[in-house]
Amino acid sequence: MATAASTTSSNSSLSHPAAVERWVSEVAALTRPAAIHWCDGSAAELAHLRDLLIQGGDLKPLNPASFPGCDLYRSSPNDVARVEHVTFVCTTNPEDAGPNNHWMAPAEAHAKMDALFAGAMQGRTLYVVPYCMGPLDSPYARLGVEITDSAYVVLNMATMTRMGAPALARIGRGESFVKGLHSTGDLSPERRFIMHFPEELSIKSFGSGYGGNALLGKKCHALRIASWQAKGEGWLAEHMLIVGLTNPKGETHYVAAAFPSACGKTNLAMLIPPKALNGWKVTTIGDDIAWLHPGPDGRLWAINPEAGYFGVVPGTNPKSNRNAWDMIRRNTLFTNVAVTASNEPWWEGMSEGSPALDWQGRPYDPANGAAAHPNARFTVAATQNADYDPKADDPRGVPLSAILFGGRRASLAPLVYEAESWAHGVLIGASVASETTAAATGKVGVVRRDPMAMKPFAGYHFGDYWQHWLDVGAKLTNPPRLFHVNWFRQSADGRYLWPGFGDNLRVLEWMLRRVTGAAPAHATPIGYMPAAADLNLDGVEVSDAALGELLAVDRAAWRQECRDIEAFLGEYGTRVPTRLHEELARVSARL
Ligand code: OXD
Ligand code: MN
Repeated sequence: MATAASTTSSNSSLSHPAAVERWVSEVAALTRPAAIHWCDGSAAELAHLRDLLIQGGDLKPLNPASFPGCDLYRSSPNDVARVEHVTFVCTTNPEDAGPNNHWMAPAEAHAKMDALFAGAMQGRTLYVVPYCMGPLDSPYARLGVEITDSAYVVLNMATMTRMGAPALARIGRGESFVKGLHSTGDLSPERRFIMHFPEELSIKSFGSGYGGNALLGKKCHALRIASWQAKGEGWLAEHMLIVGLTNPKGETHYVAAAFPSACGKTNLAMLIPPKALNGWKVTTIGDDIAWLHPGPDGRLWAINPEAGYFGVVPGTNPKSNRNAWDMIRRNTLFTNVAVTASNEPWWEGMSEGSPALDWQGRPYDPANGAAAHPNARFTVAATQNADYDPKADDPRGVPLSAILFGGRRASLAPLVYEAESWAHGVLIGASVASETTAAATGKVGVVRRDPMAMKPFAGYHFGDYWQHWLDVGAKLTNPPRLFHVNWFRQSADGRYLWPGFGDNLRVLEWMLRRVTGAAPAHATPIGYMPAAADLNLDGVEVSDAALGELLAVDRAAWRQECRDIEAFLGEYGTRVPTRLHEELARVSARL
């Protein structure tokens, strides 16, 4: 019974906003927890929750000498990624969710979820987790409250958001908040659903403890619900990193980039310049989500709503991402990595050590597959990044000079091309295709369209979403330039043609010279492109033949691509802006 639940909190004397109190009572009456804990986000509270998880055997402290403050969490083996097939957007009109989402009628979805939540927290503690997405003093930040029965989720939310008393105080001053209800349930995949109710600003998630399904501030709120809110309010909620690039003259430009999950957003956000570009400095604003607002100056301004990184661990090494490598050696929560005999975390691509136990805690045996799960994750505070940009906490955000779209494509898409106009760039973003990765359950390596890297995250019909992109662009007198990049181009025998990682700065450098009007480019049917001589290739190991492939447009293959894009847009029917069809017709005609 709700009345039997005791309220345990280090700050239970703090006043709770009536709207939150009412909702917590309703949820407690349904879920019947043994106790209720209002989270204040204090260090003492987090230490207590960590101890609780360690005592219960859910968290394993890692070697305290080499990985101080680091813990390992092993999830249920069937709960390791986002589950797009059971993720729903529940709008009154099914059309509003669009063919890009699974849809369920709100009343049916509530009934289904409430049946699952009934009594689900018996014997457990119900945590009330107030959080703020974005700097606490930012007018662009948005509030939320997640109710969860998982202390692991609370610890993650404390790192990934501004969690606790200050967020609750903002709600107390009358601001609206997103209601997110979460229970791990019995982790049965048959009883796992992630439901979004954008019209009610609410989320119900049951049966998973995995980040993208359970840390409701992240994909559920900051992308699916926020994209819906953003459409109504004239801004954009996007699956983008934000990075600061300072040239040797000391001029800083900010760039955002949309790549699908596990396609290198974190690495690009933390890029280390190659020797030939030694005078450059790269600083991180965010690695996964960007909220973009047209500013009074006609530019597009960006904030990172998150406060931490929930990054893919495998492949992280000093060459791929020096800053991530350094920052995850302390105060980091690892999920589903392997461990060495000396109780240090281990993962594929680590370049040192060897695994003793795999991600499931079994003695490592290559016959069982990878030692670390391919979607193993680190959760770490953004401030631990040595190159955290000081403007990351600026309430106004940062102005964008360029936006990149891209995917993981072995063929076709060149290294880089630039849109001719905002509308052409929206078409380029809408046609992004990429090979699927382990970040979501399902087959890996299948090419699918992932417009603006938002296929799993746009909370409404893609046709309306593309129109909204065009509308936002129309408000910008000084818009960022739009580009497409592909770091993953392969030769016929399967070798990567471009070194990637730090060397990607060579491409960014050309883009920024385009922004300031200093770089040459030639017009191609798909957009403006550099010649090899226009890129700084000093010290890079790429053959002339590889460069030829990377910077070529295969007209026959692109004609087929245009037909595929036409068919893809056709799937979205009459809500697709005519302007996109016109842009595509122009590209096709040129080909
Ligand atoms: C993520 C994802 O976790 O995109 O960021 O899946
Ligand atoms: Mn992501």
